[in-house]
Amino acid sequence: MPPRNYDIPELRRLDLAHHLPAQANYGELQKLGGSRIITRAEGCTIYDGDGAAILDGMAGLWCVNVGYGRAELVRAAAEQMQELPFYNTFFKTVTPPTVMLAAKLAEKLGGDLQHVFFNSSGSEANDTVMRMVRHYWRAKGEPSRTIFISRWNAYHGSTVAGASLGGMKHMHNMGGLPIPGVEHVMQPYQFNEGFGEDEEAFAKRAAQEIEDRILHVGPENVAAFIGEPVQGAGGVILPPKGYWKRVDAICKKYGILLVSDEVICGFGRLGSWFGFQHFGVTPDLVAMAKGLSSGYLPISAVGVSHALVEVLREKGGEFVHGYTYSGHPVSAAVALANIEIIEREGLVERVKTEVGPYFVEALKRLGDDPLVGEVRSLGLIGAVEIVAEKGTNKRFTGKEGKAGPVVRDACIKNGLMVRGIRDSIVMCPPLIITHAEIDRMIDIIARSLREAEPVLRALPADDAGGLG
Ligand code: PXG
Repeated sequence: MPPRNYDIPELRRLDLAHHLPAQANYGELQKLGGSRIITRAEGCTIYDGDGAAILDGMAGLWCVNVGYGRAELVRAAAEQMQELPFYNTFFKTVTPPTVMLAAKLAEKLGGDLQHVFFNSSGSEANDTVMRMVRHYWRAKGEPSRTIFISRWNAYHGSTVAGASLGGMKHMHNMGGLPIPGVEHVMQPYQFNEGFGEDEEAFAKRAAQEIEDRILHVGPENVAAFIGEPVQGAGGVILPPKGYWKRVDAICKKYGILLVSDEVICGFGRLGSWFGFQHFGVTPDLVAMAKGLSSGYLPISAVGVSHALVEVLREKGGEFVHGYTYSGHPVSAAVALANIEIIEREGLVERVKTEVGPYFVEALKRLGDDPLVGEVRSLGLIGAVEIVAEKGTNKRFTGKEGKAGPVVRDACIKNGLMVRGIRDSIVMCPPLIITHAEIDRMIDIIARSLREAEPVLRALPADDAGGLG
């Protein structure tokens, strides 16, 4: 199909006049003259309406794991749409792709995680987690277990439950959040919160805070601990060695459910099907989205342990929860075809043994830049920390949180899409990215850091620019 011709100035005008985009400062956007219009994509490259080709270092929004332009996924959607575009799962009905996807996910999750509940987004998956976990404890005869423990700077979505479980203070500050029953503890962000500390000691301290909080609120009141194996939107926070094993042990010690939010880490991102498998822990529930369909259609899922489902079956009665699009047949068909691609092309193994290690080495080339405080990565997710003083974790005084967006803007101008998160830039490219594309990514970041430095130094310390 030849690229369509759009009237870009007109689209931009209509966008500003009528569309309210996600997570935006509407006043600022108006002043900037609107959004970049992305018109098409192929492989790891997106194209905008002004003709720029941009290497997509973010896989869309942490999701296009198999890359753009997969005709197989288009076919899977079209065929399913033709045969049965929709049917619900509310009233003892189900569709074939939904069942097949549930079975496929049970196989990939392994162990006791043999059941799956479907939703359309990661946020909805975490809403399901919250409702199902509380329903479970009531059914089990321990109704006081309602509290969720989460981490500051975690991201679990944007719905009321998702944003409450998340630890983004700026989201809470919009009003009314978190809802009661969510406790936040420190994140295992060693570069910021344990700089220079022994890694093992830091892991112990970060995990201990969870146990201390459990004891503070009373183990009999705690329902679950939820965490991303690697915090994504928080800035690609790689936990210190031993952290997850400790967290797992603490949960088991107090009989607390462990929820792994795999919305970003799932489907090969860390070089394993799921992040919990990489860290060697056994969650009771697993939230998935994004890479489940590589973003081609909205779909999310919650993997649930058999032990939990047995209680629901015996004592739960009706689980009064679900969404119109739970188990949507077209989304499920696309997710199945997406998983088939990941399997057939060996993408999980590729990340683990081939392109992940290449990414680690490539990132090291940025290590000598005077602005770079740390580079870190696991599989195909990575971050570059930007500092004002080499060898420290000191940020630009009075401009904290601004460095990431400045470097990101330079990267985009130079043809690479990354996310700027406070004083870091993060990357999460499609799993099919080539070595040549990784090299290009690193070259663009290196050049952009050099271009950004004078801009950053010239930025007034009290500048009230956006953090996005
Ligand atoms: N959990 C995790 C770990 C996520 O990363 C969600 C849940 C929510 O998924 P939905 O599909 O409801 O968006 C996410 C989503 C960012 C950014 O700022 C990250 C996400 C979404 C939007 C922006 O990098 N992650």
